[in-house]
Amino acid sequence: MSAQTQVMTPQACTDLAYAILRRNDRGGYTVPNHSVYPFQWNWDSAFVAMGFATFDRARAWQELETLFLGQWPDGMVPSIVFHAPADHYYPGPSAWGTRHQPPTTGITQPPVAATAARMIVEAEPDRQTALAALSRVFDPIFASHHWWHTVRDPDGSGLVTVVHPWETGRDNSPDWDGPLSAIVPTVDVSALRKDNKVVDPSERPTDLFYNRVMTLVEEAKALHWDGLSVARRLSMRVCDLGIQCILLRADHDLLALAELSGREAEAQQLRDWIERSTKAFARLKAADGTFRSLDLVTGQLAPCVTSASFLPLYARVASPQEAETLIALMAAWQDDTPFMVPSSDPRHDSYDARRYWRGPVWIVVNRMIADGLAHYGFADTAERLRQTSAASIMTHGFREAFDPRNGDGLGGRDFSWTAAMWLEWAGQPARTDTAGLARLT
Ligand code: 9WN
Repeated sequence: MSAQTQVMTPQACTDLAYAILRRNDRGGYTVPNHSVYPFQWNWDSAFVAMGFATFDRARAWQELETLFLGQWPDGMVPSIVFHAPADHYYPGPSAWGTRHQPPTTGITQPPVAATAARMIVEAEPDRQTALAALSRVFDPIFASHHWWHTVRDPDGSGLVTVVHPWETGRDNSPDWDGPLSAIVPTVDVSALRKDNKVVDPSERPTDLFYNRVMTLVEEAKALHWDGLSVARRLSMRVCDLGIQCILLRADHDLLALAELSGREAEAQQLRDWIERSTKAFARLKAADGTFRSLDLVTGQLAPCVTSASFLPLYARVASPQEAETLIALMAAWQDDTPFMVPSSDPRHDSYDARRYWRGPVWIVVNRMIADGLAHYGFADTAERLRQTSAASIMTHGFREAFDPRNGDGLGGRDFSWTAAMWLEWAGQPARTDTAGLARLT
């Protein structure tokens, strides 16, 4: 059990959520957590911006603007922007060998920025103010979508390529066991790791995982981080169901913003991308009716359902029948993992309730799943998810992740995106969906 034993009141959680965001604010950007992750992370910041949007829209926009200071000339938004030095994270700037200023990694993360921008716009009562702020980030966000749909889909297949487990944000999911098994490590970085000194090593990825993923970094360095070469030649090339869904949802949100601000050329381009990726989802469907990640090297679908399998609801790409299949699956998991949604199938051999992305629950993923459930008419299930998420936080604090069997806290403490999701969703009984720019159009 985690140390915290006293259950916090909702008001105490809200106060603490504000305090955590303030404490993790480094002046324009927010670190995910002060002891484990001392830089700006891509999708963390997009979720944090959603949290800021509930009480400080200027600060919410600023979070996105500082993230885009790391954007590469080809449009890629890196997974980490190293705005200021800190020596307690590995791999830091020198391990990546990239040339950007400020220093960045050479890989990306799930593209949540457009969805965050849409939420901030929706939160702004004044249309002119919203449009003025949006105009500062629209082009960089559009450039990042262009990068995904071209550099990371060089053949125009509608499925985007991911070349590193850290890009997926679901780092050591069983989805990547097959693709990673083919990689023979050429480096041993076990002595350089810092994560497993500050977090219980049994909850973190293994040394073998780190050696393999840093071997991928060495491969990309040898290609001088050239975008197309990396997309075509790295040993790991997968279509991550999580990213495929998050990108499609973000395309829809960016399309709404393009229409709102009269950007017709960009809107048409987004409609084309949306049509292409929507069609491509057929290639991700397994025989049991669920969607999976796809290994683009071997052509094999991932062996088990993960929390990403529920994200077609968030992307609005599931049919009503596919949505029913997912609801039935959740009901089947409920007894073993009442604190839903585990990051991986609790009935599969690869499941591990407390180890990173192989079982634990992430509140940001729950937020996306609940949004999808509400959209498909499963408001009760969405509300249950909100309640178990809130209960885990109230009992165990703003942890990085939670044990799906009992809600126990795991990983780092005082997490920014958990605090942001409390303010935007888990602590807010009335707020279930993000739909609708109608008020502003
Ligand atoms: C590598 C910051 C990040 C999240 C990821 C999560 C974890 C990093 C790590 O922490 O990844 O990017 O060192 O384990 O898996 O989703 O963005 O919170």
